[in-house]
Amino acid sequence: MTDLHRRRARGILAALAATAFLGTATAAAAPGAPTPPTVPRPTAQPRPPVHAVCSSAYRITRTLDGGASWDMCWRYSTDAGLILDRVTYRPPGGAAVRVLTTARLAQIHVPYDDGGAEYDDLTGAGFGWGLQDLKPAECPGGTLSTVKVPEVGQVKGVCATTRARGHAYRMASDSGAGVHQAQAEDLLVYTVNKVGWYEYISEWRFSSDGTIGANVGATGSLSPVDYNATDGRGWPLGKGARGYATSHAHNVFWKLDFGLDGGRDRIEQYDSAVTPPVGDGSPTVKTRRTAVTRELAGDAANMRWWRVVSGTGKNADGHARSYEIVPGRTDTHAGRGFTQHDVYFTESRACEQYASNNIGNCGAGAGDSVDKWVNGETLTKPSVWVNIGFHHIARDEDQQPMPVHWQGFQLAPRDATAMNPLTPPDLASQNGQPPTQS
Ligand SMILES: [Cu+2]
Repeated sequence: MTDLHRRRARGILAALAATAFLGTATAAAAPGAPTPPTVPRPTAQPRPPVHAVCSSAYRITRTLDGGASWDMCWRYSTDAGLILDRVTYRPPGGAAVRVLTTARLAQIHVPYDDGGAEYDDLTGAGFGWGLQDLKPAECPGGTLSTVKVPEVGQVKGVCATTRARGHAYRMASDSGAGVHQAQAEDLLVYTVNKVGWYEYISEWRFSSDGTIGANVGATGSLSPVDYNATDGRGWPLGKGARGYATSHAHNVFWKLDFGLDGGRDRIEQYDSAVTPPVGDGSPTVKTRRTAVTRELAGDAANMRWWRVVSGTGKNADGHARSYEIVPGRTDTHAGRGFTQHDVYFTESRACEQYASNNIGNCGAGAGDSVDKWVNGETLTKPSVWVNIGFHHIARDEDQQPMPVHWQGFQLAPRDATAMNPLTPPDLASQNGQPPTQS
């Protein structure tokens, strides 16, 4: 590939993108909009309405088996693709909890191992324009929504459907007389976007227990122009050892703006240290909490995790509501500043929209990737960026078509509700330490 292809079509696509937000009336702030105020919001201020506010065409709401429901608005950007706003979870019989203000993809960065090609699929390769028309069979049991994609036309491209997940829980009763068990259901919202020869299934999964999953599945075809049998950076496909598909990475970034319970969030990091046993003893573990008060480029580590904590909302037990970031398997790519870290917490700015090749017009010297925006600011309204990488060394099975390979993460509720939100009524009293026998 040539330099021309390397970060291709950036200027033209960026210019088109500036006016390309569609969907509800609540499109992202215009590039160059003033920075949001950094003064923490007093808790006495009125909170935004919990339920999604958008016209029915842009609203997704489902009550799942067991009575939990999810509610959100969607819109579409020709760069980010599907954007979800005001994502709200209501546990069965409980009050609605605002989980996410906005959730979306923030880049798919694809560097080839030989250095010959490097794509920013969202802002440099037309991801949003590649929205695919889905047939009803591709959205089984669900609803397809139509997106008006500029220069493309009407695309039936947003699927919302439900899918069985298997056991939500199982517990044999103490008496042996019965089993408490429930089969769980998820709401799935997804699009398929074609970029070159690849097709990306971008999926959001909302479980009845309050968990959210975000996954990108890559399918379609390997790039036919990225083969090289001579440099040792590929894998032989086809007969013998003539054609080597060049290995490459898919570094997928998501951007999450929580606003748990409609307020300001705090970020916490947890690390656990294990001490080996002494003598005949057992190993012990000490867990330490670190408040992340300033912008951070975070690195995954053994026994390390982060959570987003509501500054205002508490569950019925008086515990602050939070969501834990649970990364899936990842290959962290050392090749660029923005790919070197696994999670970023930045002070929210309207212009900071894409993890690389940003098109938000942050101004001269501001940098165009998320790593540059981690510069010591105090976090009052954090944006969360998750980077999950996949180093794709092709295999014979990748043709043809290429089986979907998935990468993603979960957001797991942690004290969002006082108990398992799916607890059956006859176990509802079992909260806290059970009485012990003497
Ligand atoms: Cu690949």
